[in-house]
Amino acid sequence: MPIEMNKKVFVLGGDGFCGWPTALRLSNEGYDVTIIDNLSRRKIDIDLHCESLTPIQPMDKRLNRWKEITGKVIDFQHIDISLEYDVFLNLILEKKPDAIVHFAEQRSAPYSMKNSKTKRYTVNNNISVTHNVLAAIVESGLDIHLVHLGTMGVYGYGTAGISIPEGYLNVTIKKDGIEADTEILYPANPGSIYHTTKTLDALLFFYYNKNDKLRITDLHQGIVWGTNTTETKMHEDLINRFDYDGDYGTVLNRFLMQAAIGHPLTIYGTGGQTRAFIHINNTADCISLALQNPPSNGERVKIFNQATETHTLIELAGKISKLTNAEIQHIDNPRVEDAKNNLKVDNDNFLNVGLNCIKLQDGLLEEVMEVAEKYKDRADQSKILPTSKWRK
Ligand code: NAD
Ligand code: USQ
Repeated sequence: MPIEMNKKVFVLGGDGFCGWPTALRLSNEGYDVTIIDNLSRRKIDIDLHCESLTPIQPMDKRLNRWKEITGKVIDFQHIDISLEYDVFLNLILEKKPDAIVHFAEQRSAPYSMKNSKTKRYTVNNNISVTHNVLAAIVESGLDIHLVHLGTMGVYGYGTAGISIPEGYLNVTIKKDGIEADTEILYPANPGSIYHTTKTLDALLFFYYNKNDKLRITDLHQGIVWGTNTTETKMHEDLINRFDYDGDYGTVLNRFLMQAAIGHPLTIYGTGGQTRAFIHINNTADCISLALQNPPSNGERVKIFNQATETHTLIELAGKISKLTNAEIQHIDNPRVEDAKNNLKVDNDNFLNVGLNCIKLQDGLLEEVMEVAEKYKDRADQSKILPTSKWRK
């Protein structure tokens, strides 16, 4: 639906797994889209001697094909937002975007925990990108809505029995004989250096919203699964990336790929960990909804939980094993995490603005396995087991 015709939006990190399908979705809806990316994710693939299971095309080929099919033009700017502040600011001043969607961070927890070099890179890159974006919006003097992709992992995954609220928590403080009701940001409890950068991002948003009155939406997204969206299915050249390796592959897509190639499903530890999930098509839906429902001037940071369901890993592996007869293999957990947790997540903010939840269903699971099956000759099985450990 062309709701926001001619509105200009920057998609930072628009070459990545979530950013690419979102850029196409927004372009399809009538936004004037500019992708900004330094292609660092493609370079990390080269460093790790690994690549997306699906053959992703160079950016110019992706965009030419999109234009040929839809007649829509997406601009691409190769900028490292953590290092090229002035170039980024000038682009904002030139194009005057109405909104910026920020996906441009190093997003793998295992990669962030590999060694001191990847820890430092993750912190330097992620915090600099986020801060440069905020500082540039202020310096531009423009009223730009910033939509950021955060993570469910900012909350930790334990809930003391309550359902995790959307960002804020009402508490009663009792001290010095005084009892006071107040509202706080839900206490941060990150589980990796990567997740820690997202908790630091949240504080930067809090500050810039308070001081400069920036309009910001922070989306605390669960684990994304699936590969194609309505738009990426339009042509093979538009295919989305599919990470399956021990660093960048996320759990459900890994299980589906493993089932498709006849590899045992790799459960870390007990499999009693509960996590929140969302399908990639719903990721694009949520960004579109967030753009259509911006905070008003003076409103605090809007925080949405971007997840549609929660599952334990053993339950997911069991479901896939039942569908495919795949074996299940328990591996010593390379991470430091609870063996078991309960997780309930509020997502009323998205439901209230019309999100149509795509839940785990056999047909969609099979669709991902079909993609994996199709490209299984590209898989390097030596990259499947985890190599990054939280403690050496
Ligand atoms: P991705 O690594 O596939 O994409 C990130 C993109 O950002 C890449 O194309 C990369 O080249 C670009 N980038 C990184 N640093 C940059 C810089 N300094 N300048 C310009 N571009 C830069 O990751 P993704 O899976 O698409 O995740 C996107 C966002 O969503 C991340 O912020 C991530 O934390 C968040 N998220 C992802 C998931 C998931 O399951 N994939 C879940 C929750 C939240
Ligand atoms: N796990 C397995 N087997 C595997 C891979 C993972 O059992 O083969 C387990 C992990 O131990 C962990 C859980 O599955 O308990 C999730 O791991 P993951 O790699 O799928 O997800 P995570 O590291 O949390 O990171 C991913 C994205 C990240 C995003 C986050 C959302 O890479 O960018 O922020 O999901 S969330 O988990 O909700 O914080």
